[in-house]
Amino acid sequence: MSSSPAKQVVLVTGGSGLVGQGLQWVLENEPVGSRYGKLEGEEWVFLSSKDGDLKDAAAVEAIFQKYKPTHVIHLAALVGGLFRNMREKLTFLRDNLLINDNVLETSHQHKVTKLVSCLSTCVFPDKVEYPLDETKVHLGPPHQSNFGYAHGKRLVDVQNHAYNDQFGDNFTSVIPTNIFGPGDNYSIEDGHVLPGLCHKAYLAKKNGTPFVVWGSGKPLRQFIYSRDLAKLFIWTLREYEEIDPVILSVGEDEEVSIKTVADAVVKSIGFTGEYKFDTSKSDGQFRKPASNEKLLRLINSKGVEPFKFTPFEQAIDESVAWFVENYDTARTGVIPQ
Ligand code: NAP
Ligand code: GFB
Repeated sequence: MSSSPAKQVVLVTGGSGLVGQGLQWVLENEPVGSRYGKLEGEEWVFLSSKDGDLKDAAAVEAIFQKYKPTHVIHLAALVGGLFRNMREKLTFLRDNLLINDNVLETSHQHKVTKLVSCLSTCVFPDKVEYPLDETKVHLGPPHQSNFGYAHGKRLVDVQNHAYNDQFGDNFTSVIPTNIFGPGDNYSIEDGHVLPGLCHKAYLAKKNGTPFVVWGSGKPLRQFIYSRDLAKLFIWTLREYEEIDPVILSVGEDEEVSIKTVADAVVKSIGFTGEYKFDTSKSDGQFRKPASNEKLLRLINSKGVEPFKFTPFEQAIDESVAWFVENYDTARTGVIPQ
């Protein structure tokens, strides 16, 4: 007699955000039972802040009592682009420390089998030999522009090791580079560069006004599409076996300049008007190239089809199309009149 697989409940904190929506999309679109698809006996719960404020320990406990997760993907965070990080360093530090401590401790108390938390390449030291890799997280202070958020995130790796050393908990983390995709935060003041530029190009086209890129356009970034990242999260949850973090990124040879991103967004939106740079605005960190050598070595190791990233321009076109189609309901930071 064949026994049915044990029931697994995967709780996704921050399930309504950019990365959470990417996960939902992949689970809905990959074949059931495939490497990145839903498995038999597996239930996914996607949380938003409406389910409770994760800064509040009692709210987190109530969520865990309600859903009884066996696995947790921890995405929830106070998230912002360079300019919001520069303005609100203490809030980014405190909110993220509280959210992370509550989610990790409650996962420990509830004997969660595996927890995967989400860091960011800003956790790395500002001054360190490139490329960034998983061994370099704690080798020096992060860039001053976002040290609040960076230290808050970096401590998750410290906690993961402490929970594992003292209690044997299977808590790990991933380090994605800059992410973009459908359902992003398109706020111009608070969001990241790619959704911010989409919003600016959309308004410039609609209103016949200039398109303004902040900074010099020269800094370099590695971008990962949220739907590719979602597959890598599912791989991490099911197949990655270390407590140390793993970088989830395209190759270090795939850095692009902010100007290249702006050109691609303008082309995808179909804006042909005046285009300029406001060099009074910060460039932030010039570059932070991260190696995906560990990821590719592990994910491609089992004689399976090598992992394929979506081509950058295709991913931009899909993201821009989503934004244009969903402008009225997207997170634009604009309060409807
Ligand atoms: P996002 O779109 O801003 O989503 C944030 C999510 O967290 C939302 O679901 C939000 O809920 C939830 N949340 C925020 N504060 C909360 C609170 N106090 N209590 C409960 N839920 C709360 O962010 P994202 O871009 O998907 O980021 C996901 C993860 O990736 C984060 O850990 C972030 O640090 C990391 N990351 C992001 C980037 C990037 O470029 N976006 C790059 C590297 C790493 P509501 O929807 O209800 O507000
Ligand atoms: O995505 P972004 O805000 O974050 O990109 P970071 C900032 C870069 O894009 C800077 C330029 O070089 C900006 O000068 N830029 C040009 C713009 N136009 C715009 C615009 O309209 N909006 C924005 N936001 N930037 C964040 C960190 O750094 O990256 C976070 O602050 C986090 O902590 C995140 O790690 C992934 O890559 O500079």
